[in-house]
Amino acid sequence: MGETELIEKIASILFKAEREAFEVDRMVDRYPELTSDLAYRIQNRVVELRSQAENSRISGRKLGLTSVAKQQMMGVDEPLYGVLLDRMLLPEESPISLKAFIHPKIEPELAFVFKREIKGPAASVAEVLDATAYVMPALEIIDSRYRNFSFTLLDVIADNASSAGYILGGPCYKPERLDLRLMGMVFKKNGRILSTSTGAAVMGHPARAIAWMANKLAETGQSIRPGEVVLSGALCEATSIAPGDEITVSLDGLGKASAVFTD
Ligand code: 0L1
Ligand code: MG
Repeated sequence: MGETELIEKIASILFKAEREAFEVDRMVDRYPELTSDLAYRIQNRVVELRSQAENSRISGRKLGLTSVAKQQMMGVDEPLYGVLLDRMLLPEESPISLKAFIHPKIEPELAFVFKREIKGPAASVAEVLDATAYVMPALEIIDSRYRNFSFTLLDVIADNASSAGYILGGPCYKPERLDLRLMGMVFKKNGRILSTSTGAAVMGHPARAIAWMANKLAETGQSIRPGEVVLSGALCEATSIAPGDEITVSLDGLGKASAVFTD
């Protein structure tokens, strides 16, 4: 099979799985010719199909596998990125229906919004902080289209890094007076603490993850654009969600983001 045909084939399987909320088997077993470059091209095509179908636009990007623990679990030594669409932004104020998801999980994140473009290949933590308009607490819903969340790095890149939804909290702060490494985090489900962590759980500094992504994007002539939202990568492990659950992340010195789920 030629590259174009392969991209189209896998992208349409993943797009349909997401639209109709069903699980599929991982792709690497059926298509051993997959490479990282092809997987990111499939991701682009999946995003294109979804944005056409929903009439949605790219609102930003997200990082995943930013913690050493998650990288070791997957046997990789670098993170991955995916694309956020504006239709993935979900409300804090009203219950979120779980009908459209397959087996959703939720995780606490730090969201960055940029006032300037960040272009690799030599983006640094300092440049990311300087280009940041503000940061805010966020939650990300991940919903792998693969059976039992079982995949390799190439599979999950093609599946747009399991992206499914995001919730932005507040307030918004400029990052100047915050130490994002030492910023404490409390993640709660139904009032019970699930995990505590600090910003340093994300590659030593959340802005380091963003710099990594800017440098990776430069390999294909892309950049982080002004106005885009970027989710840094989770500060701890994701938890599964069910109707009735109320999830909150509190970030020290920043504020909180919360979400309530219904069937
Ligand atoms: O946002 C994330 O960290 C998810 C990355 C993909 C891996 C997963 O679905 O657990
Ligand atoms: Mg995430």
